Amino acid sequence: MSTGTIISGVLAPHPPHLVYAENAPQNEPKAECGWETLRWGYERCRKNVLAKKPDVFIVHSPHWKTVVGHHVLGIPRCDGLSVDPIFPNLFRYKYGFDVDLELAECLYDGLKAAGILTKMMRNPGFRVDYGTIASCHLINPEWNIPIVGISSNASHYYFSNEVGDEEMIALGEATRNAVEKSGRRACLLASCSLSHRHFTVESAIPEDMSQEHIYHHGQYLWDMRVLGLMREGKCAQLMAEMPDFVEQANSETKEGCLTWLMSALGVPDYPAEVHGYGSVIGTGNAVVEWDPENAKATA
Ligand code: 2X7
Ligand code: FE2
Repeated sequence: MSTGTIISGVLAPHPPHLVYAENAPQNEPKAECGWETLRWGYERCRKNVLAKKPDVFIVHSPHWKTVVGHHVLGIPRCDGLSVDPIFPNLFRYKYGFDVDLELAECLYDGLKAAGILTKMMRNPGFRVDYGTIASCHLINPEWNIPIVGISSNASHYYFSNEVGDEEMIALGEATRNAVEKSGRRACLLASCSLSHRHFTVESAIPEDMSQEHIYHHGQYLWDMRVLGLMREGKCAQLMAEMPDFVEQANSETKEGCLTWLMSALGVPDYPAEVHGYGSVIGTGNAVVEWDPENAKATA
């Protein structure tokens, strides 16, 4: 089998508002509009990613929370209804997709061999979380490419942000090894927001953009700092600052998604493309793409 590669990595935030505003046919609630800078950013990113013909999307989601070990979706097909527990008025989504079970098993075996606590999720009635669904929908609304899903086992962050990140670095390395072994062309999705302070009251019309803005300036400054480092190709510096970002901006990266992605990509030292930035109920979100093949070709 030829050596597999990670053909792209995407920071792919999952606010259900974006799927709602897209008026996805699978989603029951319907919107007038909303959050265009992010949705149009996804459109641009999607074009690039799909043009590279990935065999699989590997997604790490903060809303599939596991306390004991990392869990990997381990059933060949997932069908069901995903409802956001906080925003059931915006997200009631009928999903159906295939899992790349061979790659999932390969990842599971690799994690075990590396001494990382892991479990295959083999419950056929398992309900897939909205983080996985929203990111995967927004990057490929056709759902015609299989998925590998990884839970967020953030228990190591209870000890400290630094220890949590160490675990996610190991998870990222194991993911890269599994992709290489599998022969797949994989696109990785880190399903998370950046700064994560949010309003506690929803406006009467959720898509009323006159009510939407970042929670406060300090959160915005942190988001701009992080995006600046990504655009400059300074991801080692970003990793060094991640614990402070988590602490001071209450970042959703605390669930490990972004550290996992950085590690799997080998800590990029080439510029990322920021396709869009915007707030959703006050949280900071960006669609960001790393293209390792293009970086190599232009080096
Ligand atoms: O899960 C989320 C999120 N991370 C950010 C904003 C709004 C809703 O849900
Ligand atoms: Fe979230």
